[in-house]
Amino acid sequence: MSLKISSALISVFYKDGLEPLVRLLHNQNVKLYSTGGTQAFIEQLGIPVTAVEDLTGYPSIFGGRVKTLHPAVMGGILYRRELPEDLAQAERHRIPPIDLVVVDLYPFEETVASGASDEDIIEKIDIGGISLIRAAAKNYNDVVIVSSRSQYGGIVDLLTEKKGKTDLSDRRRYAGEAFAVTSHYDTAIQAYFAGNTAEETDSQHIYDFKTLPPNHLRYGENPHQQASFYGNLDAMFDKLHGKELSYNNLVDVDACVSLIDEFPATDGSAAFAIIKHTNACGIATAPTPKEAYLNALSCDPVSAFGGVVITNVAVDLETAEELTKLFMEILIAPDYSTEALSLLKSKKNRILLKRNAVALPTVMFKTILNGVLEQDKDNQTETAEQFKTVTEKAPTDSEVRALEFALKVCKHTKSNTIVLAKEGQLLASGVGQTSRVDALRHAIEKAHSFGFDLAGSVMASDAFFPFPDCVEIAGLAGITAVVQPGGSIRDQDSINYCNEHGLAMVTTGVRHFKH
Ligand code: 93A
Repeated sequence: MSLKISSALISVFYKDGLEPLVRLLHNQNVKLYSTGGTQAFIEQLGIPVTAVEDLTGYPSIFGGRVKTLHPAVMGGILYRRELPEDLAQAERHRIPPIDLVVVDLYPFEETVASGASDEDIIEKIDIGGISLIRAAAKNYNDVVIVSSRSQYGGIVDLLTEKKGKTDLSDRRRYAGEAFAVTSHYDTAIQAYFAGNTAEETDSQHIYDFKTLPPNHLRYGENPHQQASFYGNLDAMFDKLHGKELSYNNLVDVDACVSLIDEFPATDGSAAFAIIKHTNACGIATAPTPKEAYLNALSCDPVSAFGGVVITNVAVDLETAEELTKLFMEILIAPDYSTEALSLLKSKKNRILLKRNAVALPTVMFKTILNGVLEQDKDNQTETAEQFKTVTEKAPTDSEVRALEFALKVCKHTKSNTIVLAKEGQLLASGVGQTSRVDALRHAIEKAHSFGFDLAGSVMASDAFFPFPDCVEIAGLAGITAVVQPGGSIRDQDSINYCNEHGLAMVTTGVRHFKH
């Protein structure tokens, strides 16, 4: 049944982003009720609002612990509009209807994460807000419940489109999401009382992600696909600038984060990576951020257009001056200097994210057939200590460092893949090919097209070589060192070719498929 909203109770902790909804409701002649802080926010917009105390005839008491817990509020939400007895009671007790409830709960999890005292944490257990949400969700037949600030955009779009009305299916959807919010909230409280660490709670959430409040995305991989993200993006990133993150943006951001974490900034070298469709089209490490960025960009400046860029160090002004020349979707950094940030903000839509140190889940999921696959993330990285030289010639120190670099990139590139690199710089990769030979040919062609001489470069392969064809092609291109897992019954054929042509080969014993 389509219902017009005539009145709304708004009680939100974070007021950011609320204004468009309040203005829309006002323009649609909705009567507004509100609690203290939210009321003040609405009044300063110049929009009339009735204090909830005027509705209840009762003041907010005990330091705000009891503000909305009153029969006039709960009754106005819960009475059944189609039941004559309920209507008569509402009238007798002078209880006006509340058709829309907008709540953003006290930030319990953020307060725990901030290291606040027990006393402060307990005060952030929302009682009234939870009750409002549960009541409105229970009576979704007559009432709309907006239960988190991540839903403001969605409800504005809906009420604009339907001219202040909602259908039963809309209200039921919001009710379902509301119970996801309350369930998640109570799970966090329970975890706090059980003494779980924030990380334990976070990793648990991966398993019951549907209890997280959904972040509705504009659309999925394509505009005709609906999509949501279940997780806490606000904990991971401070969004400093730019438009909303899309589904594809999030997928690329995830790929960026996984790749850059292979290159911790602790050894004093800066790393920059440029990602397109989850694969690196440029990555480099160098003593300065500017050098790392320019080297990453030079790998494939054509693909870099519209890419997602990530670094492991703070962005300074001289690097920002280079970055701003590139059209990019997103830049992710652990920090920005003030001057760098103001320069980068000059492009309206460019998304600037400051990454916070948040532990990530160690597992990943994929829906297949009529079920879900779960596996550990590929968190293993082989370095020189695990390299076993299988050729007469051993790689030089510089080649070893280049092989380590290439292998890290290879691990985060779609299979079948071949990665060509020199020390501290990706030269080219063949990505997601149906044969490894194709991947190598493609990589060589790309490297040449961007002016790289492959003489003295190295090659990493995600899996073993079933035939010697890859090393033959690599040798002709001037590649001098190779890393691969090994384990093919014809390994010796590839090793023989390397010995005959002066190439060095190391094996790791570990395959890194990425399908
Ligand atoms: O302390 S409460 O649990 N008691 C209440 O009766 C109550 N009613 C709403 N917290 C309550 N709220 C919460 O207040 C809402 O969930 C919201 O987070 C916050 C909004 O307060 P204000 O409008 O005063 O900023």
